[in-house]
Amino acid sequence: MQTQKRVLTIQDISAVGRCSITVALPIISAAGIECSVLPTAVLSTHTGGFEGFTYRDLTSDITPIANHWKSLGLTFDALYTGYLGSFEQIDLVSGIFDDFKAPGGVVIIDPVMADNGVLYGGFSPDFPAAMAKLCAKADVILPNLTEAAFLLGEEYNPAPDEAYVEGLLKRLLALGAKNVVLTGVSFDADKLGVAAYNGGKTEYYFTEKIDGYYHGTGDIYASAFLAKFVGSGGLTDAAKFAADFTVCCIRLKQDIPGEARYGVPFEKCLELLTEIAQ
Ligand code: PXL
Repeated sequence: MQTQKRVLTIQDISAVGRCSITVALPIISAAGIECSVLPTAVLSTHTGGFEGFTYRDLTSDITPIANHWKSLGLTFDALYTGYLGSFEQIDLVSGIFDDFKAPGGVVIIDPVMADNGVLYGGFSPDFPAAMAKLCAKADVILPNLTEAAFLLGEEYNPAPDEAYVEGLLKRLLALGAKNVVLTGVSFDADKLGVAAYNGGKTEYYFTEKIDGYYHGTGDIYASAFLAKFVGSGGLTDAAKFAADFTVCCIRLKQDIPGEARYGVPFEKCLELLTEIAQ
């Protein structure tokens, strides 16, 4: 029996709407990995599809929490960030990477900020450049195609071909991360997939494309990726595992109008993660 891995995820708690910490914690835990959380904000719901949500910024709690952890001598085998709400949070998180990454530990950044060609509401146009700087510290970044374009300050390409994706991966790696897993790649109307790149060969993995937009699936993908990557897999294995896990969750969705904003029933697929647990 090997020593249990300890992960820290840094992102918001959206109380309703299955995303960020409310999916990361159960998914990582189901894989037998200890998951600590650093909540950056508490919202009544996420910001994608609900009106009038509340937002409690917890930025001023981050340093006192980190100072307490320092006094305990804590370090983490992986640090995983998702939605970060401000430039100040990006700066603080950068320091947390330096202070809490265990020897041999990894930093995984999902640069959550955009989808379908547009930046999420609330982010200023210069936010992606700050996120790009943070990405230089990552072992793996997990952008979707829109986030990739924003990170690079490029125009979003809604119809990418393989040559475009190959170029994009190289430019993303040049930001300084060691590996890139690009999500939302499609060269074929009924297939959707990911491209994993470590500076050598690009590995593609495609699954069936299920029509529609389902909130929180990016966070589900990133959490399952992290669980497999830290638990037992290499980059490509983790990229594939997370794609299959996400498809399992989307397949079980119910087609109720207006419900997509409540996310997908990942709870029913948690069993798949037990193969990682040792
Ligand atoms: O799922 C990404 C996400 C996380 N957290 C908050 C969000 C979003 C996407 O809209 O609004 C608060």
